[in-house]
Amino acid sequence: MKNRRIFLKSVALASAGLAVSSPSNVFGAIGDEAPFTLPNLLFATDALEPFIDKMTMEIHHGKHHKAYIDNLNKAVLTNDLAKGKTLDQLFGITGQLPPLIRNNAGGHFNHSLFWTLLSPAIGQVPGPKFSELIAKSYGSFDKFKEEFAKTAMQRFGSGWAWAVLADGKLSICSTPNQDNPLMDVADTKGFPVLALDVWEHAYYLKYQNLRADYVKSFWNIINWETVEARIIEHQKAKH
Ligand code: MN3
Repeated sequence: MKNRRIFLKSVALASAGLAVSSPSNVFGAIGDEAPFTLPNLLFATDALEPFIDKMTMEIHHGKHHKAYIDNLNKAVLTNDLAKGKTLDQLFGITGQLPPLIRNNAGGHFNHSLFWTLLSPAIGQVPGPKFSELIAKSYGSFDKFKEEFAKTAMQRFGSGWAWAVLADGKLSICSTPNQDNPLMDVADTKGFPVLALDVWEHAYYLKYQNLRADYVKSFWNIINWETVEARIIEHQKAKH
């Protein structure tokens, strides 16, 4: 039984594209009563200072993300369609799910991914795979940054900005609320390789209404190793 659980966990991780750099406990076993658990951060809550402050990280991870998980675990128990499914399976039928499950399943996945995409600012640069993809689709890294920032700024209210891979091409999109490009309901579908949370709870304590400053600071704390690993993982899965 234990082995089966471990196996199911790794299947769930691989299919949701989080296997590369996540601790093994992000998703629970199918059939567990409370299958989803809060992943540990891979860095200290003050490690992203001065770009993201300690208190924002503590509340964002320990309160907001945890609440999505707690609400999701409760909600799936009373929904026959959602019960026992992995996040990946839920994203395949999001259009048939109640908003409570859609929002909290998205919230859990999006934040689990987001934490792995952040890293203390120590001069990381984009890897060769990512650089090749942006050269093809955007010409230069500066142009990509400009387009990504524009998309993040144009998301009205709460949501996310994404860079996704689809048909071997990189593109930029955004989603409202806690939707993501893996969901059947997404306008632009694809495999997310970069994500930015533009909900006010992600930046308001430090940046208040200045979302543009928060978006600008993001470039200092991207874990490009994770981005590169996700591209390689996705390209492997396609061949
Ligand atoms: Mn958030």
